Amino acid sequence: MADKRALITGITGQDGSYLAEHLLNLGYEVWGLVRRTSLDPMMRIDGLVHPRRRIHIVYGNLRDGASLRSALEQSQPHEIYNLAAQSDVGISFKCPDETMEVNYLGVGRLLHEAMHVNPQVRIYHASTSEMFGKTPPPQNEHSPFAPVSPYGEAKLLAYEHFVKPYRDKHGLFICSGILFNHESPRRGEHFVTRKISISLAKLKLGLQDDFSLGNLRAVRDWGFAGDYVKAMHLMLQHEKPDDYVIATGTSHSVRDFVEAAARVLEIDMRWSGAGSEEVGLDLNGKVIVRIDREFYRPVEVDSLRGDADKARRQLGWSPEVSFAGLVDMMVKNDFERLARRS
Ligand code: NAP
Ligand code: G4F
Repeated sequence: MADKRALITGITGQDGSYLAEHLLNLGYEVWGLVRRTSLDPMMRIDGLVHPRRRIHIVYGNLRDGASLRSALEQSQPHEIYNLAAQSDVGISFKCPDETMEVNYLGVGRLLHEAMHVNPQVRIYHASTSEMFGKTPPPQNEHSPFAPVSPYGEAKLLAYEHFVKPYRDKHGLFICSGILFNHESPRRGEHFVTRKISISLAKLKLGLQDDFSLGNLRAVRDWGFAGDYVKAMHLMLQHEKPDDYVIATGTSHSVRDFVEAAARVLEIDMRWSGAGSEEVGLDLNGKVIVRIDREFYRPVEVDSLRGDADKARRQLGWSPEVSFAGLVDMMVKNDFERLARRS
């Protein structure tokens, strides 16, 4: 019997899968909250997490308080990692109600039930660098929040209306991880990095002619998800609950990511034109990247670069995978996977 039990919401997502592996390696008994979908959740989890390792599954949904109460009573966790969210910023403009329901009100439901079942439980809450919005980089724990998307707004409301009051007024041990973008070969396929790694791998294999992107100028601080889940765990081992920025401190544009991914696959490319007429061309002048307004956001977060000095000093955390290492890992993984299938 393991000494520590953890409940992870969002265990079928990118971070949930890496975190489950990390906690299992540390000897935790891991429980995962999954919502009912048309696909068997065990199929989704087995694809991501070492299948021989046992994860206890409880059904539940952040939209349903009773299901959260029952999941908490069943799993009796010492630590809760709340990763479940509608996590797609672009989609949050199209589905603001769903985004608010899960990312804002869902957090209130979970904390209310957690407080009731065990006020001593330690909780990690997934905040986000998207909350900084238009605040110029570098962003740290003292930078003002200025979200510009329903996603960023919902996450900020959850932090201000639930995370902080439950910590400051009710004494709940809850940490807010302000994580900057983190990616991996398990990243959802609609996020820009994975979209680029899959599209260029297909192009190299002759499975696709070209692909379209939105704003090439957007700048992000991209790290590796496997490094970032270690910070989540470290936060809950600290003597007091707090807020932490988790980031690499380096940033690149979407254009840089395309160029770096193309280099991994030895695709020589150049850009031509401007604005929505800009295209990426291969050496023969064939168009391989187009711009499509469909992938622009109504309002954009222009530039994110985090300063994780506090996490380095207080938690001893620092990232291990560089930007080049991350691009290499993602592109090679997609290329090899698709090559096996074709
Ligand atoms: P992800 O891959 O999109 O995973 C989201 C997870 O939430 C999935 O397991 C999903 O389950 C679950 N979920 C969605 N709605 C739910 C609901 N109503 N009830 C229960 N579960 C629900 O996201 P991620 O990249 O792992 O991110 C994890 C968390 O960190 C999210 O809260 C995200 O907002 C935050 N974050 C991510 C980043 C990043 O760069 N990755 C940066 C900052 C913050 P299904 O499988 O059923 O869809
Ligand atoms: O990969 P993205 O969709 O990630 P975004 O919007 O930064 O959000 C991610 O990181 C947040 C942390 O800051 C998380 F909280 C959130 O859950 C999520 O994990 O887009 C990155 C950038 C944006 O500026 C977007 O406009 O890439 C730009 N972009 C350009 N073309 C595109 C595309 N984004 C997507 N998804 N698809 C495109 O074709």
